[in-house]
Amino acid sequence: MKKIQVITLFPEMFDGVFNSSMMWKAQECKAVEFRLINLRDFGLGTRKRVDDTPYGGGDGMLLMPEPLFAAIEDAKKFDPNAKVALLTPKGERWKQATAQTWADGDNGYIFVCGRYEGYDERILTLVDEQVSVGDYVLTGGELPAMAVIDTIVRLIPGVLGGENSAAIESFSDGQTLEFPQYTRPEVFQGLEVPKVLLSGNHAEIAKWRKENSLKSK
Ligand code: 4GX
Repeated sequence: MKKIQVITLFPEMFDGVFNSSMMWKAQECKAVEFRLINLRDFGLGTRKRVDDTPYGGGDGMLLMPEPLFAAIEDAKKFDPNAKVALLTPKGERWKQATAQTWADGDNGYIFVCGRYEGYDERILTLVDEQVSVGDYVLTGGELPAMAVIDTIVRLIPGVLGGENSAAIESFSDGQTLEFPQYTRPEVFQGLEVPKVLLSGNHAEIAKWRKENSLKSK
């Protein structure tokens, strides 16, 4: 069973995502175990402080090293072989092929979700992977972590069933199977389903789909 832990100041953001559809099923069938760690629990002093101003001046606040180190230590106690993944716009762009690698491996993952303007750089001594979901800046690492975790969990054997595996493999190879698709009715608001798809001619359908697939970027 793969252990996925998340260190965050907003654990409640994950409730809906972890308790719905595929992610719920993945826990029920014991493919994955989620553990949410509230960074606030490791804050300093009676105010449970987790952020501070940057040395050298500048706008905004940074996550302090002590609470993050303590939270990661707690996560490692629970899963000693886990890899630590930091969500940051400076990270390596998340890809389907990486999701496959992380789903296939035996180790768990600890996702560190930052807030504010960033982290004390010394946190990187504990980080194995820096991951970005794209070249834009979100308010925190939580939404990126949810996206990344979703891509991993659905690839763990037994979670989705075999039916989609071919399509997923094809995507990992860098060629999508994103041909246009239609369901009933045959005509909707005057818009017709391409005749070839109704023909029952599997060779012709395969050819049409290939010609109409998006090419990878
Ligand atoms: N892909 N964010 C991290 C805090 C932060 C700010 C500055 C480092 C430098 C993001 C992304 C992302 C928002 C997560 C800012 N960390 N994460 N957070 N794009 O935008 O992964």
